[in-house]
Amino acid sequence: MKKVAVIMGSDSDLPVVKKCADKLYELGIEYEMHIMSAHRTPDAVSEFASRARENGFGVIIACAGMAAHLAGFIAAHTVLPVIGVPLKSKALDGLDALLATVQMPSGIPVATVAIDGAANAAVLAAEILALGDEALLEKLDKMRSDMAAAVRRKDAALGAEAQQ
Ligand code: RP5
Repeated sequence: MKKVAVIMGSDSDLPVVKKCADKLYELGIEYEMHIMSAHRTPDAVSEFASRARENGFGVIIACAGMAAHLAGFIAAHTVLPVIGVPLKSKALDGLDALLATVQMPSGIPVATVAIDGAANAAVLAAEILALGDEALLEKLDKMRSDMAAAVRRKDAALGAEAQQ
């Protein structure tokens, strides 16, 4: 199976980005995590993104806050699917990063998840890789049915509580 790259703009992003890594691990997907910045280390980002395909990656997840150009900058260098995770910052609560990540020009898409939606970025990456991997598809199906079962259990518990 191809690997997933998880790139974040700063080490200060790690507490949120960790949720992405945890989900990829849970799904048994090989990944690499790096700190690289579209603004502070642009050469490193373009080098990594340009070589990502030949280096065995199938999807790139890019997480950044504030003027979040990381995902778009990566997408400019590769035709691999890029998933953007806009991160919350103090000044504008993540709206700055959301708009900077999602508003890509025609022809260079970034699939943007919710603000701080790091775990969903991992699930979406898994869904992309699962197109060519039956075992991963089954893991995703099971994850969905476990989720539904948990909701049903909570509903039953609530009903039981209401009757007391
Ligand atoms: C962005 O700027 C990073 O992704 C981070 O969310 C934000 C702030 O970075 P630091 O100043 O904390 O390194 O590029």
